Amino acid sequence: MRDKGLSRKAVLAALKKFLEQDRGYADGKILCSMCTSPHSIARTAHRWFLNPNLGDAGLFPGSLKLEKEAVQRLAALLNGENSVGFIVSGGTEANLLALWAARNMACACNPEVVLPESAHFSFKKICNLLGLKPVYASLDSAYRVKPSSVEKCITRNTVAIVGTAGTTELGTVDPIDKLSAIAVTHGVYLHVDAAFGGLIIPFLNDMGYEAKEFDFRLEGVKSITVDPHKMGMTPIPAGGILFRDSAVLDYIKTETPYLTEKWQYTFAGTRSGASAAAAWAVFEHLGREGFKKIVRRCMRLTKFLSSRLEALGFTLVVQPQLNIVAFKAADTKQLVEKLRQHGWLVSYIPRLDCIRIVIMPHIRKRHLAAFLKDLSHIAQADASSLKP
Ligand code: 0PR
Repeated sequence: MRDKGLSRKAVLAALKKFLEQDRGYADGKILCSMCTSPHSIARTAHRWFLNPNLGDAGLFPGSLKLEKEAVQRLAALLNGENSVGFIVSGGTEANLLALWAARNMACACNPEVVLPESAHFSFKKICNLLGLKPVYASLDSAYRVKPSSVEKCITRNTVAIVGTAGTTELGTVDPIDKLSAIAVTHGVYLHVDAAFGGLIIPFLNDMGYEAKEFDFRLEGVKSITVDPHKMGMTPIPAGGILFRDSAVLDYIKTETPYLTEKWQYTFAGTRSGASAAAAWAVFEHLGREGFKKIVRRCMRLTKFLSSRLEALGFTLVVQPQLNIVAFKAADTKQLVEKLRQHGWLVSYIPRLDCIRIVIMPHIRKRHLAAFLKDLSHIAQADASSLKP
């Protein structure tokens, strides 16, 4: 650290230089992210609530109410009549809290968790932290977990089953109804990772898309991850964990001997009130109608992109269920690199040897038209290795 500090002006000028090195969402070239530019009301709410610490919530009762209300809004969306939960740092912490509760409830000596092969990599960290053995269930031809495989993976050591509603790589939705039935039959905890899909799927049915049930209407679902900092247009960090009811909380509580509240239930101690305030502000401002509009636009653009890719001769890995498009080329890795040289940032998924594009709210039709133009030029120039 410097002996003598710099002026505010000098510091801000230096900061700006760092900021300029970062990519922004505005030019629509980030096609690989599940985050987006926060909604303007979320930015304001975030600034207003920089002081509150939900880790010592007795000092900040207003922020605590905001967190409770934000959680209630999510619970209402996911049909959790008696749900409780928290606004946490993201999907990883939300999934961690769910499996922490499941493990502690079950008391197994050699605890195992059944995960779809498509589960997000956060579960690898969580298994490592919690001493859980991951047991992977296989997928069907549409990249959804096979219920029969899940059932075969269950042993007396199984403390939880996980299903994903909106997988990270392809946006597919596991058959949560079937997993719920299996969970009930075997008396096992079912956690649904809807970190991405939780703020999309509830709006799809009204728009003519087929969206299967994945929420607390299903008896076996004990917890759901749903992240405001993904499709909720809330600044990072803002994850969400909802439990079916408060009974679970006893299994993850820690006494806080000298704080204003007696118990803490999240992994993080000090937690910003800004995340809860920003999420609350977006929910209140957009309402279901506002979310529907955004989801409808993302889904229309998804259809636009996927049909144009097919027309160009590329192969889709699956027909998109949510706002994620995955496709293959003859040499997909090389295509990723060429697109990068044109400024386009897409994900390469090694497991499926495909390109993944996430149509987040910052993506406009003109961005996709420019992308498709560059893509067809690249493919024409190097037809032999890139055309599928
Ligand atoms: N569950 C699912 C289904 C996810 O897709 C993710 C993250 C998580 C859990 C973990 O959430 P956190 O990252 O909030 O802890 N999915 C994105 C991914 O891995 C996260 C992301 C977002 C990565 C933006 C890169 C990026 O630019 O792709």
